Amino acid sequence: MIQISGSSDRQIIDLQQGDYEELDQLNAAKPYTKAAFRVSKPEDIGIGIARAIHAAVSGRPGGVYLDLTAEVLGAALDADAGAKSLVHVVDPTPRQIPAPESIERALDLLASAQRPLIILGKGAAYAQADADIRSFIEKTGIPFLPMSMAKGLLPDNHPQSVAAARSLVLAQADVVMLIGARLNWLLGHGKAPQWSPTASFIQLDVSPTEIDSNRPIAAPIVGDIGSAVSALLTTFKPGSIRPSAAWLKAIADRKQHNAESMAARLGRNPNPMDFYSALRAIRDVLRDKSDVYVVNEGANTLDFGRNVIDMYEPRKRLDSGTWGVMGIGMGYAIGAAVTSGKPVVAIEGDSAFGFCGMEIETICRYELPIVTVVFNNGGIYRGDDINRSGGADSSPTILMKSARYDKLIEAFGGTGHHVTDPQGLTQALTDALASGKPAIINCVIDPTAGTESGHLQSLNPTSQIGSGRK
Ligand code: TPW
Ligand code: MG
Repeated sequence: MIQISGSSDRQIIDLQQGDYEELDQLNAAKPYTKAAFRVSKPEDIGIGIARAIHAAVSGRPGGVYLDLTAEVLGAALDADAGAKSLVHVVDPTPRQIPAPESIERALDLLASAQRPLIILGKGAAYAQADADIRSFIEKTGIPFLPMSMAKGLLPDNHPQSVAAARSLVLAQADVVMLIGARLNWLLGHGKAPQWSPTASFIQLDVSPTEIDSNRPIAAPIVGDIGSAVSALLTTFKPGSIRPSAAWLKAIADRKQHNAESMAARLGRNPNPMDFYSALRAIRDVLRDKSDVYVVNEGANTLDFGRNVIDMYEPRKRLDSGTWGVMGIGMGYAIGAAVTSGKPVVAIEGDSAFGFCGMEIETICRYELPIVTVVFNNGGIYRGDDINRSGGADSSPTILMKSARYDKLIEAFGGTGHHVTDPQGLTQALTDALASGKPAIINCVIDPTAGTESGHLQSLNPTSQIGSGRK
């Protein structure tokens, strides 16, 4: 993403003489972007845009800021030089072929494995090398685990998916191949006890500095994922890599066991609805609509949503991602709808929705086919928390349970639905998708159903305010 902005008069900003909208935007943007540039001369607008595009899409993609001074803005509008200059940006991402010996080393390591595992990150999805990645996984028979935005790269119901046996495979794999996935907090930094301390890692990444970032990588493959997987496929000798029968059996047993517990949780029909019964309804509506994009943010809403809603096509799930950021939902939904023309279902925690909910106006103004389902559990994590510091105010994590998010969209001409049971949710979602028009479903969830931080409870500190009281 390239954010382009005009800046106030540089001479006034640099002397801090106080200008209208004075802000040193370039320097403000620098620490948070992959690159930030300023164009100060009208004739440089083309080169400025070219640099921004190359920075954004080459290597690991990232956000870029481009600052245009007042002089450039005025001139560029006349000359249309920026648009003309784009002609020069033909192929911004040349292939980065990995070293052949790194391919051999990785294949040798995989051949030595008893309990191999492949982790697919969103880098693997971005690479758009879907057929080769699937082919490598199927030809080697290695179990794979998709990170949340790699869901659908291979369909979630693929027999080699081990999403339902996640903790077992992380703890017991002896050789792990990371494809476009970082060993960050989402993967416990690759460390014990989540992982075996003796496991060996292979890492396919476009960025050389990613290697050894959290744990030594025995076999790095640095290059673009498409070229790397293609090289693996050509060099691989059929039959040379064989996950042990015991490994596949242990995984199958755990998957079966976990699938049964999941089915039991999804089968319940509590009143009020919990996350599972609401997500079951959404899952069933979406099951035969693989063209629909799924956007998902929140804490419980995100963690349960990721596990319950299966994806069947690549790059169709957009969520809080690497940094667990709230407020991305409506922007992602708008981006997905505009660029694809396809319908979007945004499954939003009520707190998450609050970070960006006003974008509902944009959605209505452009009549985008976006259905926003707000999981209204009356708060951040839960709606029944108490104020541990005393006083009459409610807990700071409480939001209004009685809020009618459905009414919000009616103010802009969209359709609101208010649902309190799975049948109502099924009907509302089906109708909203069929209409192809903007809608919000206010989905009432049991305020006691969630847990603090969703699935991330291990990161929660013990409350210091609460202890010592009572
Ligand atoms: C930009 C901290 C993590 S999750 C969350 C917050 C505020 C909201 C969870 O409540 P929600 O979901 O959405 O109602 P649920 O289903 O559990 O009730 N600011 C930013 N990013 C983050 N991650 C936070 C705050 C946070
Ligand atoms: Mg909530």
